Amino acid sequence: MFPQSIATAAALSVVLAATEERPLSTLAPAGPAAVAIADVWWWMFWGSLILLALVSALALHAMGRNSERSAPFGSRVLIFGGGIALPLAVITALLFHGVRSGDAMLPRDVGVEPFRVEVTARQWWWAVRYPDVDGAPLFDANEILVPVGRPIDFALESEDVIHAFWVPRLGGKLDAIPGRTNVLRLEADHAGVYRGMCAEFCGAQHARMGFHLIAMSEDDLEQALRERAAAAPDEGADAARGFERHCAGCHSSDGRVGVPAAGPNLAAAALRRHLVAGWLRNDSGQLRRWLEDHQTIKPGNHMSDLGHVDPATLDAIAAWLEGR
Ligand code: HEC
Ligand SMILES: [Cu+2]
Repeated sequence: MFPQSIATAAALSVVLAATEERPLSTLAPAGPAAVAIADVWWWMFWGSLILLALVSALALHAMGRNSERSAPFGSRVLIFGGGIALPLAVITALLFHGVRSGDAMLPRDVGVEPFRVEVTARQWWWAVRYPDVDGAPLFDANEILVPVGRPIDFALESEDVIHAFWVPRLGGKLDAIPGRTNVLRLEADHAGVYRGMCAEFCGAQHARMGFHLIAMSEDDLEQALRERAAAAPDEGADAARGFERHCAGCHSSDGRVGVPAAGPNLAAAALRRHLVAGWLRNDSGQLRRWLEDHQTIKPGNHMSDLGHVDPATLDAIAAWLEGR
Protein backbone atom coordinates (compact mmCIF):
# COMPACT_ATOMS: atom_id res chain seq x y z
CA MET A 1 0.00 0.00 0.00
CA PHE A 2 2.76 2.45 0.91
CA PRO A 3 4.80 2.16 -2.27
CA GLN A 4 1.61 2.83 -4.26
CA SER A 5 0.71 5.89 -2.18
CA ILE A 6 4.20 7.27 -2.56
CA ALA A 7 4.08 6.67 -6.32
CA THR A 8 0.68 8.38 -6.52
CA ALA A 9 1.90 11.36 -4.52
CA ALA A 10 5.00 11.65 -6.71
CA ALA A 11 2.94 11.47 -9.91
CA LEU A 12 0.54 14.04 -8.53
CA SER A 13 3.28 16.49 -7.63
CA VAL A 14 4.61 16.24 -11.20
CA VAL A 15 1.13 16.97 -12.55
CA LEU A 16 0.72 19.88 -10.15
CA ALA A 17 4.06 21.43 -10.98
CA ALA A 18 3.16 21.20 -14.65
CA THR A 19 -0.24 22.81 -14.23
CA GLU A 20 0.93 25.95 -12.44
CA GLU A 21 1.55 27.89 -15.65
CA ARG A 22 -1.10 26.20 -17.78
CA PRO A 23 -3.79 28.45 -19.24
CA LEU A 24 -6.59 26.08 -18.26
CA SER A 25 -5.44 25.34 -14.72
CA THR A 26 -7.83 25.87 -11.84
CA LEU A 27 -4.70 25.83 -9.65
CA ALA A 28 -3.48 29.12 -11.10
CA PRO A 29 -6.44 31.25 -9.96
CA ALA A 30 -6.67 34.85 -11.19
CA GLY A 31 -9.96 35.96 -9.66
CA PRO A 32 -11.84 35.72 -6.35
CA ALA A 33 -14.18 32.90 -7.45
CA ALA A 34 -11.23 30.84 -8.68
CA VAL A 35 -9.26 31.46 -5.49
CA ALA A 36 -12.13 29.97 -3.46
CA ILE A 37 -12.12 26.88 -5.69
CA ALA A 38 -8.34 26.47 -5.60
CA ASP A 39 -8.40 26.83 -1.78
CA VAL A 40 -10.89 24.04 -1.33
CA TRP A 41 -8.91 21.91 -3.77
CA TRP A 42 -5.78 22.29 -1.68
CA TRP A 43 -7.64 21.62 1.58
CA MET A 44 -9.03 18.44 0.06
CA PHE A 45 -5.63 17.44 -1.32
CA TRP A 46 -3.75 17.77 1.97
CA GLY A 47 -6.71 16.51 3.97
CA SER A 48 -7.00 13.35 1.89
CA LEU A 49 -3.23 12.76 2.13
CA ILE A 50 -3.43 12.98 5.91
CA LEU A 51 -6.42 10.63 5.99
CA LEU A 52 -4.65 8.20 3.67
CA ALA A 53 -1.63 8.16 5.97
CA LEU A 54 -3.88 7.64 8.99
CA VAL A 55 -5.84 4.77 7.44
CA SER A 56 -2.64 3.14 6.13
CA ALA A 57 -1.08 3.36 9.59
CA LEU A 58 -4.14 1.78 11.16
CA ALA A 59 -4.16 -1.00 8.55
CA LEU A 60 -0.48 -1.75 9.19
CA HIS A 61 -1.09 -1.68 12.89
CA ALA A 62 -3.98 -4.14 12.56
CA MET A 63 -1.88 -6.51 10.43
CA GLY A 64 0.99 -6.58 12.87
CA ARG A 65 -1.10 -6.78 15.99
CA ASN A 66 -1.07 -9.79 18.27
CA SER A 67 -4.76 -10.66 18.50
CA GLU A 68 -4.34 -12.01 22.02
CA ARG A 69 -3.64 -8.55 23.35
CA SER A 70 -6.36 -5.97 23.61
CA ALA A 71 -6.56 -2.96 21.26
CA PRO A 72 -4.78 0.27 22.30
CA PHE A 73 -8.14 2.04 22.19
CA GLY A 74 -11.68 0.83 22.06
CA SER A 75 -13.39 -0.09 18.81
CA ARG A 76 -16.20 2.27 19.78
CA VAL A 77 -13.87 5.25 19.57
CA LEU A 78 -12.78 4.13 16.13
CA ILE A 79 -16.26 3.48 14.80
CA PHE A 80 -17.96 6.59 16.17
CA GLY A 81 -14.98 8.89 15.94
CA GLY A 82 -13.46 7.78 12.64
CA GLY A 83 -16.64 6.47 11.02
CA ILE A 84 -19.18 9.14 11.94
CA ALA A 85 -17.81 12.22 13.68
CA LEU A 86 -14.80 12.77 11.40
CA PRO A 87 -16.64 12.41 8.05
CA LEU A 88 -19.49 14.54 9.37
CA ALA A 89 -17.09 17.33 10.35
CA VAL A 90 -15.23 17.16 7.03
CA ILE A 91 -18.39 17.09 4.91
CA THR A 92 -20.01 19.92 6.86
CA ALA A 93 -16.94 22.10 6.43
CA LEU A 94 -16.80 21.34 2.68
CA LEU A 95 -20.52 21.99 2.28
CA PHE A 96 -20.21 25.33 4.04
CA HIS A 97 -17.28 26.39 1.87
CA GLY A 98 -18.97 25.09 -1.30
CA VAL A 99 -22.22 26.96 -0.70
CA ARG A 100 -20.34 30.16 0.10
CA SER A 101 -18.07 30.06 -2.95
CA GLY A 102 -20.98 29.06 -5.21
CA ASP A 103 -22.99 31.98 -3.90
CA ALA A 104 -20.15 34.37 -4.78
CA MET A 105 -20.68 33.50 -8.46
CA LEU A 106 -24.33 34.55 -8.42
CA PRO A 107 -25.22 38.00 -9.78
CA ARG A 108 -26.04 39.60 -6.42
CA ASP A 109 -26.15 43.33 -5.77
CA VAL A 110 -22.70 44.27 -4.43
CA GLY A 111 -22.93 48.02 -4.82
CA VAL A 112 -20.72 48.05 -7.94
CA GLU A 113 -22.20 48.17 -11.42
CA PRO A 114 -21.12 44.88 -13.07
CA PHE A 115 -19.92 44.76 -16.67
CA ARG A 116 -22.50 42.80 -18.62
CA VAL A 117 -21.87 40.72 -21.71
CA GLU A 118 -24.19 38.25 -23.42
CA VAL A 119 -22.71 35.00 -24.65
CA THR A 120 -24.69 32.61 -26.82
CA ALA A 121 -23.30 29.13 -27.29
CA ARG A 122 -23.72 27.29 -30.58
CA GLN A 123 -22.27 24.17 -32.10
CA TRP A 124 -19.29 24.91 -31.94
CA TRP A 125 -18.56 28.52 -31.23
CA TRP A 126 -19.64 31.46 -29.06
CA ALA A 127 -21.58 34.53 -30.18
CA VAL A 128 -20.78 37.60 -28.08
CA ARG A 129 -22.97 40.67 -27.65
CA TYR A 130 -22.09 43.80 -25.70
CA PRO A 131 -25.43 45.47 -24.92
CA ASP A 132 -24.15 49.02 -25.00
CA VAL A 133 -21.10 50.33 -26.82
CA ASP A 134 -21.67 54.04 -27.38
CA GLY A 135 -25.40 53.59 -27.16
CA ALA A 136 -25.87 50.53 -29.40
CA PRO A 137 -25.17 46.80 -29.18
CA LEU A 138 -21.94 45.40 -30.57
CA PHE A 139 -21.67 41.84 -31.93
CA ASP A 140 -18.52 39.74 -31.92
CA ALA A 141 -17.50 36.10 -31.50
CA ASN A 142 -15.19 33.74 -29.64
CA GLU A 143 -13.25 36.49 -27.89
CA ILE A 144 -14.65 38.44 -24.96
CA LEU A 145 -13.21 41.74 -23.81
CA VAL A 146 -13.76 42.52 -20.14
CA PRO A 147 -12.56 45.00 -17.51
CA VAL A 148 -10.08 44.13 -14.76
CA GLY A 149 -11.09 44.39 -11.11
CA ARG A 150 -14.81 44.77 -11.67
CA PRO A 151 -17.52 42.08 -11.47
CA ILE A 152 -18.50 40.72 -14.88
CA ASP A 153 -21.93 39.22 -15.51
CA PHE A 154 -21.94 36.68 -18.32
CA ALA A 155 -25.52 36.18 -19.49
CA LEU A 156 -25.37 32.70 -21.02
CA GLU A 157 -27.75 31.27 -23.58
CA SER A 158 -27.69 28.47 -26.12
CA GLU A 159 -29.19 28.19 -29.58
CA ASP A 160 -29.08 24.42 -29.89
CA VAL A 161 -27.95 21.93 -27.25
CA ILE A 162 -26.66 22.36 -23.70
CA HIS A 163 -23.15 23.80 -23.51
CA ALA A 164 -21.19 25.06 -20.51
CA PHE A 165 -19.13 28.20 -20.16
CA TRP A 166 -15.89 27.71 -18.24
CA VAL A 167 -12.86 29.93 -17.66
CA PRO A 168 -10.85 27.75 -15.22
CA ARG A 169 -8.50 30.50 -14.02
CA LEU A 170 -11.42 32.76 -13.12
CA GLY A 171 -13.97 30.46 -11.53
CA GLY A 172 -16.55 27.73 -11.83
CA LYS A 173 -18.57 26.77 -14.88
CA LEU A 174 -22.20 27.33 -15.73
CA ASP A 175 -24.44 25.64 -18.29
CA ALA A 176 -25.80 27.49 -21.30
CA ILE A 177 -29.26 26.01 -21.80
CA PRO A 178 -31.60 26.60 -24.76
CA GLY A 179 -34.53 28.81 -23.80
CA ARG A 180 -32.96 30.13 -20.58
CA THR A 181 -30.57 32.86 -19.56
CA ASN A 182 -28.13 31.85 -16.83
CA VAL A 183 -25.97 34.56 -15.36
CA LEU A 184 -22.46 33.77 -14.12
CA ARG A 185 -20.53 36.37 -12.15
CA LEU A 186 -16.73 36.35 -12.42
CA GLU A 187 -13.96 38.86 -11.87
CA ALA A 188 -10.39 39.07 -13.19
CA ASP A 189 -7.75 40.39 -10.78
CA HIS A 190 -5.08 40.94 -13.43
CA ALA A 191 -5.02 42.09 -17.02
CA GLY A 192 -4.31 39.27 -19.43
CA VAL A 193 -5.68 36.60 -21.71
CA TYR A 194 -7.65 33.79 -20.10
CA ARG A 195 -8.64 30.69 -21.96
CA GLY A 196 -12.15 29.33 -21.77
CA MET A 197 -13.73 26.07 -22.91
CA CYS A 198 -17.09 24.51 -23.42
CA ALA A 199 -17.39 22.14 -20.46
CA GLU A 200 -20.46 20.12 -21.45
CA PHE A 201 -20.22 17.55 -24.22
CA CYS A 202 -22.15 19.08 -27.11
CA GLY A 203 -21.29 17.03 -30.19
CA ALA A 204 -18.47 16.16 -32.55
CA GLN A 205 -16.44 19.36 -32.18
CA HIS A 206 -16.99 19.95 -28.47
CA ALA A 207 -13.22 19.75 -27.90
CA ARG A 208 -12.66 22.63 -30.32
CA MET A 209 -15.20 24.94 -28.79
CA GLY A 210 -12.92 27.28 -26.91
CA PHE A 211 -12.78 31.02 -26.47
CA HIS A 212 -10.56 33.70 -24.98
CA LEU A 213 -11.34 36.26 -22.36
CA ILE A 214 -9.18 39.36 -22.52
CA ALA A 215 -9.13 41.43 -19.36
CA MET A 216 -7.91 45.04 -19.56
CA SER A 217 -8.26 48.41 -17.84
CA GLU A 218 -11.53 50.30 -18.29
CA ASP A 219 -9.87 52.83 -20.59
CA ASP A 220 -8.30 50.19 -22.81
CA LEU A 221 -11.59 48.32 -22.88
CA GLU A 222 -13.55 51.36 -24.01
CA GLN A 223 -11.02 51.98 -26.75
CA ALA A 224 -10.91 48.33 -27.89
CA LEU A 225 -14.69 48.08 -28.07
CA ARG A 226 -14.88 51.32 -30.09
CA GLU A 227 -12.22 49.98 -32.43
CA ARG A 228 -14.30 46.85 -32.97
CA ALA A 229 -17.48 48.83 -33.47
CA ALA A 230 -15.71 50.82 -36.19
CA ALA A 231 -14.19 47.76 -37.87
CA ALA A 232 -16.44 47.15 -40.83
CA PRO A 233 -14.96 46.06 -44.14
CA ASP A 234 -15.34 48.51 -47.00
CA GLU A 235 -18.72 48.03 -48.68
CA GLY A 236 -17.77 49.12 -52.18
CA ALA A 237 -15.08 46.54 -52.84
CA ASP A 238 -15.45 43.71 -55.34
CA ALA A 239 -14.84 41.25 -52.57
CA ALA A 240 -17.88 42.67 -50.79
CA ARG A 241 -20.04 41.30 -53.58
CA GLY A 242 -18.36 37.90 -53.26
CA PHE A 243 -19.02 37.99 -49.54
CA GLU A 244 -22.63 38.96 -50.12
CA ARG A 245 -23.07 36.04 -52.47
CA HIS A 246 -21.17 33.26 -50.68
CA CYS A 247 -20.98 34.17 -47.01
CA ALA A 248 -23.64 36.69 -46.02
CA GLY A 249 -26.28 33.97 -45.67
CA CYS A 250 -24.55 32.96 -42.43
CA HIS A 251 -22.17 35.79 -41.48
CA SER A 252 -22.60 39.47 -40.77
CA SER A 253 -19.68 41.73 -41.72
CA ASP A 254 -20.90 44.61 -39.57
CA GLY A 255 -20.34 44.60 -35.81
CA ARG A 256 -23.52 46.61 -35.32
CA VAL A 257 -25.68 44.05 -37.13
CA GLY A 258 -26.39 40.81 -35.27
CA VAL A 259 -27.99 38.86 -38.11
CA PRO A 260 -27.53 36.44 -39.67
CA ALA A 261 -26.23 34.59 -36.67
CA ALA A 262 -25.67 31.13 -38.14
CA GLY A 263 -21.94 31.94 -38.25
CA PRO A 264 -19.65 34.22 -36.20
CA ASN A 265 -19.82 37.98 -36.83
CA LEU A 266 -16.80 38.72 -39.02
CA ALA A 267 -16.55 42.52 -38.74
CA ALA A 268 -13.67 42.32 -36.27
CA ALA A 269 -12.31 38.93 -37.35
CA ALA A 270 -8.97 40.54 -38.23
CA LEU A 271 -8.64 41.93 -34.69
CA ARG A 272 -9.18 38.60 -32.97
CA ARG A 273 -6.14 36.77 -31.64
CA HIS A 274 -7.67 33.46 -32.68
CA LEU A 275 -10.09 32.22 -35.27
CA VAL A 276 -12.48 29.28 -35.12
CA ALA A 277 -13.42 29.25 -31.43
CA GLY A 278 -9.88 29.59 -30.14
CA TRP A 279 -8.55 26.83 -32.35
CA LEU A 280 -6.42 28.68 -34.94
CA ARG A 281 -4.00 31.44 -34.04
CA ASN A 282 -4.97 34.35 -36.26
CA ASP A 283 -1.67 34.58 -38.12
CA SER A 284 -1.48 35.66 -41.72
CA GLY A 285 -2.89 33.11 -44.09
CA GLN A 286 -4.95 31.24 -41.47
CA LEU A 287 -8.24 32.80 -42.50
CA ARG A 288 -7.58 31.83 -46.09
CA ARG A 289 -6.57 28.34 -45.01
CA TRP A 290 -9.81 28.01 -43.08
CA LEU A 291 -11.91 28.90 -46.13
CA GLU A 292 -10.15 26.30 -48.22
CA ASP A 293 -9.90 23.49 -45.74
CA HIS A 294 -12.37 24.05 -42.93
CA GLN A 295 -13.75 20.53 -42.89
CA THR A 296 -10.24 19.16 -42.35
CA ILE A 297 -9.41 21.73 -39.66
CA LYS A 298 -12.67 21.21 -37.78
CA PRO A 299 -14.53 18.21 -39.22
CA GLY A 300 -18.30 18.40 -39.14
CA ASN A 301 -18.43 22.15 -38.40
CA HIS A 302 -21.58 23.84 -39.68
CA MET A 303 -19.94 26.05 -42.32
CA SER A 304 -20.92 25.00 -45.82
CA ASP A 305 -18.39 23.67 -48.29
CA LEU A 306 -16.89 26.46 -50.39
CA GLY A 307 -15.41 24.17 -53.05
CA HIS A 308 -17.59 25.76 -55.72
CA VAL A 309 -16.19 29.26 -55.11
CA ASP A 310 -13.16 29.98 -57.26
CA PRO A 311 -9.88 30.40 -55.35
CA ALA A 312 -9.31 33.96 -56.57
CA THR A 313 -12.65 35.03 -55.10
CA LEU A 314 -11.81 33.34 -51.78
CA ASP A 315 -8.43 35.09 -51.78
CA ALA A 316 -10.12 38.42 -52.34
CA ILE A 317 -12.72 37.84 -49.62
CA ALA A 318 -10.04 36.75 -47.15
CA ALA A 319 -7.92 39.83 -47.89
CA TRP A 320 -11.00 42.04 -47.61
CA LEU A 321 -11.88 40.59 -44.18
CA GLU A 322 -8.30 40.84 -43.00
CA GLY A 323 -7.94 44.43 -44.19
CA ARG A 324 -11.26 45.21 -42.50
C1 HEC B 1 -23.83 27.73 -44.04
C2 HEC B 1 -23.36 28.86 -43.28
C3 HEC B 1 -21.99 29.45 -43.61
C4 HEC B 1 -21.53 29.95 -44.80
C5 HEC B 1 -22.25 30.01 -46.13
C6 HEC B 1 -20.20 30.45 -44.52
N1 HEC B 1 -19.87 30.25 -43.21
FE1 HEC B 1 -18.16 30.81 -42.29
N2 HEC B 1 -18.74 29.89 -40.58
C7 HEC B 1 -19.97 29.28 -40.40
C8 HEC B 1 -19.99 28.68 -39.09
C9 HEC B 1 -21.15 27.89 -38.48
C10 HEC B 1 -18.75 28.95 -38.49
C11 HEC B 1 -18.26 28.51 -37.12
C12 HEC B 1 -17.49 27.22 -37.27
C13 HEC B 1 -17.00 26.69 -35.96
O1 HEC B 1 -16.11 27.32 -35.36
O2 HEC B 1 -17.49 25.64 -35.52
C14 HEC B 1 -17.99 29.73 -39.48
C15 HEC B 1 -16.71 30.23 -39.22
C16 HEC B 1 -16.06 31.10 -40.06
C17 HEC B 1 -14.85 31.82 -39.75
C18 HEC B 1 -14.10 31.77 -38.42
C19 HEC B 1 -14.56 32.93 -37.59
C20 HEC B 1 -14.02 32.98 -36.18
O3 HEC B 1 -13.53 34.02 -35.76
O4 HEC B 1 -14.10 31.98 -35.48
C21 HEC B 1 -14.53 32.58 -40.83
C22 HEC B 1 -13.35 33.53 -40.95
C23 HEC B 1 -15.55 32.33 -41.82
N3 HEC B 1 -16.46 31.43 -41.31
C24 HEC B 1 -15.57 32.93 -43.07
C25 HEC B 1 -16.51 32.63 -44.06
C26 HEC B 1 -16.46 33.19 -45.38
C27 HEC B 1 -15.42 34.20 -45.87
C28 HEC B 1 -17.50 32.65 -46.07
C29 HEC B 1 -17.86 32.86 -47.54
C30 HEC B 1 -16.81 32.68 -48.50
C31 HEC B 1 -18.23 31.77 -45.16
N4 HEC B 1 -17.59 31.79 -43.96
C32 HEC B 1 -19.38 31.07 -45.46
C33 HEC B 1 -21.01 29.25 -41.29
C34 HEC B 1 -20.95 29.63 -42.62
CU1 LIG C 1 -19.34 21.54 -25.69
